[in-house]
Amino acid sequence: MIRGFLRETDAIAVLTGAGVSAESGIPTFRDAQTGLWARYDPMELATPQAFARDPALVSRWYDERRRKSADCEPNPGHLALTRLQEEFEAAGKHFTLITQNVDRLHQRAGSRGLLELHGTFWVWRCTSCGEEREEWEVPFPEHPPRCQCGGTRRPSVVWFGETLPESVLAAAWQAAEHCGLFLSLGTSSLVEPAASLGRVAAAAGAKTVEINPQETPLSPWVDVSVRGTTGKLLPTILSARE
Ligand code: BJW
Ligand code: ZN
Repeated sequence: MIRGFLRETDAIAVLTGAGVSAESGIPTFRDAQTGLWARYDPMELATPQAFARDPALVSRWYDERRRKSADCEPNPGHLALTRLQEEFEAAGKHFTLITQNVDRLHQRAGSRGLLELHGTFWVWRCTSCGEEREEWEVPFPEHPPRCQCGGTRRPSVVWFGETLPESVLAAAWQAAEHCGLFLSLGTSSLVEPAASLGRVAAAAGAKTVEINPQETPLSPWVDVSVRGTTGKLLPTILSARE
């Protein structure tokens, strides 16, 4: 059925979450933290309050995640999405990749023009002068890293209670409202406003598909909910079409 949806649509919107990077070896956001981080709750660390209270701790948490992600490679799920984008665009069709992931593995897999709803931990911003730049050094020599102006730098990610980049969210909303097919991949569909995109697409009449080993709050809303991993299923679904 998914192959039929893919053939019939000329506009596809894809929303990805941490599950898509799981098969690259990057733990999902809500996965139990290991080692030194086991006693911290990611839902609390990913807040402006945690950074205000203990910027060094939060900086070290992100640095550790940057280090892990630098050691990982895009998996067959990322690569299948890159191929799907190339195929759609070559045929003059619309393809929008919306990600909640901050690891940039989609870009490393060759995806282009994607919408990063929650920013990325490869860009850091000065909390004093606002200067923003890519930071590829891993690990940082000091925590938190400092700006030339003397200010403290923070990761350019969206924490709980912060607003998403307005133009990125507007573009994602527009893609969900106007697509013929919406794919929700590897996300728990718990975090708003990203979690609403699938329902927006369904309400606007799009076909909707979810791939996740677990049921999510989106599952009852979609046309097809497949229990499995994106690294295994995406290449299979896409190659079986050819
Ligand atoms: C696999 C797999 C495999 C495993 N293959 N799958 C409306 C109602 C209630 C609350 C709110 C609301 N609107 C806003 C809020 C508050 C809040 C919110 O949503 N809270 C909920 C928790 C209830 N939202 C916000 O604060 C947002 N801001 C906002 O809305 O501003 C306006 C506003 C503010 C305040 C009040 C009202 C309005 C900002 C949200 C920012 C989220 N940021 C984070 C951190 C980014 C930096 C970092 O990574 O550290 O983004 S939180 C975290 O969750 C991260 C993720 O991108 C995001 C989504 O998680 P994701 O990707 O779904 O990962 P997991 O771990 O949850 O799930 C992984 C899934 O993969 C699982 O389902 C597995 O089964 C699956 N899986 N292996 C496929 N191999
Ligand atoms: Zn500065």
